[in-house]
Amino acid sequence: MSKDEILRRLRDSVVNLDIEGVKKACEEALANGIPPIKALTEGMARGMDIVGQKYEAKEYFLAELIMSGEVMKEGMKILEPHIKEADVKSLGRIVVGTVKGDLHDIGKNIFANLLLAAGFDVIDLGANVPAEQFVETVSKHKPRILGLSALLTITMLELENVIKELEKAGLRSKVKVIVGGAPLTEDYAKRIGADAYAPDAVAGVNICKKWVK
Ligand code: B1M
Repeated sequence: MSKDEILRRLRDSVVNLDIEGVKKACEEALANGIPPIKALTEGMARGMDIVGQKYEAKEYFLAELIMSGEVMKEGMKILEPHIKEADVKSLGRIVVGTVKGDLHDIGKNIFANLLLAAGFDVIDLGANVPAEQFVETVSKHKPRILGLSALLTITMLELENVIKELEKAGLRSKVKVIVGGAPLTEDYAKRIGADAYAPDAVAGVNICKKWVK
């Protein structure tokens, strides 16, 4: 089977909510030398985009959204150990998380995995993280970068709140802030005082690498 065919299978397994199919396609991707990051971003993540379109078109409903998240996570369980195997030096510490009110963590997890693969020391606070927890973690662990993810139009507002809380705690000038997530724009990131906006996880990691070099 060609590499393109395997990537298509990864995509379609997510769209068809097929856990066994995605596991098999992930194994095939690894066996055929497809880099795990590519399997994630050019395979499974493409499937998630289609799931989102189907949800908007009312072909899929909440149950399918939940299931697609599970399918993607099962695939990531297979790919993740191969991403972390990368033998690289630490580029410094970075704290990441999805903001309060937002349970979407798949994109943030991809970003965190790519950061690990690039050699960052990653503290992942998970999803639905209150501003106070971001502030406490920055204060305690003194990361060079804070990465905030938001997937809902409504939780975009929370990004600004986290930045304001960092300012209040006197920490804003000590940490670079990068924001990402489907509803965000470069313009919005500037308006709320973030240092950078990443349209996707790969671009995000490249920005972080530039900052620490
Ligand atoms: Co929800 N959801 N969801 N959902 N969901 C979206 C986001 C939505 C666009 C679907 C739609 O209507 N088309 C829509 C948001 C509309 C809006 O506000 N604009 C939506 C909705 C409405 C909801 C609920 C409100 C549904 C409901 O309850 N009625 C609800 C909200 C729950 C909550 O958070 N409080 C909800 C729930 C869920 C599930 C929990 C069921 C599940 C999430 C499971 C999980 O994450 N563990 C889910 C899913 C799966 C989706 C879709 C289908 C897929 C999201 C995803 O994982 N994409 C999504 C539609 C879509 O986005 N196509 C949708 C794949 C992922 C790789 O992409 O997260 O964009 P993404 O990440 C990218 C980049 O954005 C970037 O890098 C990643 C890879 O390149 N990136 C960063 C992300 N964060 C970054 C941070 C960075 C750098 C880059 O630096 C810090």
